[in-house]
Formats: sequence, C-alpha cells, structure tokens
Amino acid sequence: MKAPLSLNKRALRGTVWLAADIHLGPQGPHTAAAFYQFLEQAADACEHLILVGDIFNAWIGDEQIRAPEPWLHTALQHLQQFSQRKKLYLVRGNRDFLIGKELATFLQAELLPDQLILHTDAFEFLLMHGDELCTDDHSYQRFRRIVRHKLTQALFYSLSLKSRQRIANFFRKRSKAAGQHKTYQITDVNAGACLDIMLLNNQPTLIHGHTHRPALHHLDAQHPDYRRIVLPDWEFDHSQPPRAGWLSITSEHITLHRQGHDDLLCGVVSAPPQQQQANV
Ligand SMILES: [Mn+2]
Repeated sequence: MKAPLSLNKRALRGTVWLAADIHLGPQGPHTAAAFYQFLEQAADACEHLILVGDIFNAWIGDEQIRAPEPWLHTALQHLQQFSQRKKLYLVRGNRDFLIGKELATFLQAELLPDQLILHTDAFEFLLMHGDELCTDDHSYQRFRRIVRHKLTQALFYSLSLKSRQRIANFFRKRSKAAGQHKTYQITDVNAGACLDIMLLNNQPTLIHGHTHRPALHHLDAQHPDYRRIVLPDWEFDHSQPPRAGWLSITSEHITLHRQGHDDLLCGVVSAPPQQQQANV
C-alpha cells in the first residue's frame, strides 16, 4: 500500500502557469524558439512557472551544463532570464528524470518532487509528469523501475557523457520503435491508476503531462467531481500544424491555452464546484 503524499505539499500564491513536454534539444530549434517566446510572456503574466517534466528531450546528467552544447547554452540562458523575474520550478519527466540539484541551482529554480499536492489561491490538485500512471504499458514500467534504480543510475553516472549520450540515443530510438507497436490505449494513463492516487490523497483534481493528449477528463459516473487535466506537448519542428500550450491557474480559473494555427485560447476549465464558473 502506497503512502499518501502528505509531505509533498506546496502552496503558491498568485498566478501559476504550467507547461510540460517541451522536449528541448538539438532536434527542435523551432520548438525551442516558440518556448523562449512563451517564457517572456510567462514572465509578464504569472508569478510561478512550473515545467512538469520532459523539459528536455534527454537529460544525461547535470554535468552537461558545465560545458553545454550550443542549444543547451541558449536554453539555460532563457530559463535563467525567466527565473531572474519570476519563480521557476522543475518536475522531472521520463526523458529528463536525471535532472538534479546542480541544474536547479544553476537556473535558480526549485526542483519539485516527482509527485506533489499543490495549493494555489483557489485550487488544490495533484501534480505529476504522468508516466507512472501508464500502468497498462508493462514493458515501459519495467524499464522505468530499472532506470530509476539507484544502482543503475550509479553505473550510468560512472560513464563519460559521450557514452551516456550514446545509451540515451539507443533507448530513445528503441522506445520510438516500440511505440509504433503499442496501441493508443496502452500508451495512455490507466484510469484506475489515476483514481487510486486521487482517492489515496483525497484530491479530486489531477494535472499531468506526458501523454501529449491535452484535455479535461471527468473520471467516471461514480466520482463525478473527479477530473484529470492533461497538458499539451510542444512540437514546432516535426508536426504540421505545430503544437504547444500551457495551463494558467488564477484565483478564478484553470484555463487550458492551446496554441494552434490561430493562436487562440481553446478551452476553459471551470473552477471547483464551490465556485463554479462559466465554461467557455
Ligand atoms: Mn513524458
């Protein structure tokens, strides 16, 4: 039986923005450019920006920042510029689960626990990247247990950055190839796994990324107040139309902003039942 996340609680005052699955890396210059623009917008509009995992397409260790490749140098600069103005938080994803304290300190960001309960001015919710919820994907969960193991990580860290990069590339390719044989349902979160963690923590709202399937879901008829909000991914280099978006959380609304070809706001999620707002 898992323990509730009682220790992983954070309270943030003021407007909070959330974005996930940006996959920054040398493979996505246009995605990166769009994200840097977003960072400027966020620095004007919110108090806290939380990047909910897969910020980077791969992260092979914080030592990368000591002699960064050009794309990473630029990314670090933009993230630092943001954190000079507003508070920045990092959550690890499945591709960048090796993000550590050195990166967080360098960015003047706060590294958050993998799963936490967040209190904002008007809302309270569970927050996580979400790959742990894809429990139907047995081969991925097996892989996850291995790579998250301390011994595996110690071995990985004993290798040179070059070797680590080679291994990361190998697994990224393998995961892509395996993904082609997995059904849409297998690579989505498992409804039961979501409900379990929500009930365990007595939190009727769950926010996560990872699946790249932005939406608001109501769980089931037995739990009409339980809902799951999925963050969009960012992709401007290999997809037409490009995809991007974020969630803004004010004292009144949780709003899903999706940047389609027309740049318009696509969805508004209502406030909690006690202060129901209009759905648009
Ligand atoms: Mn992911």
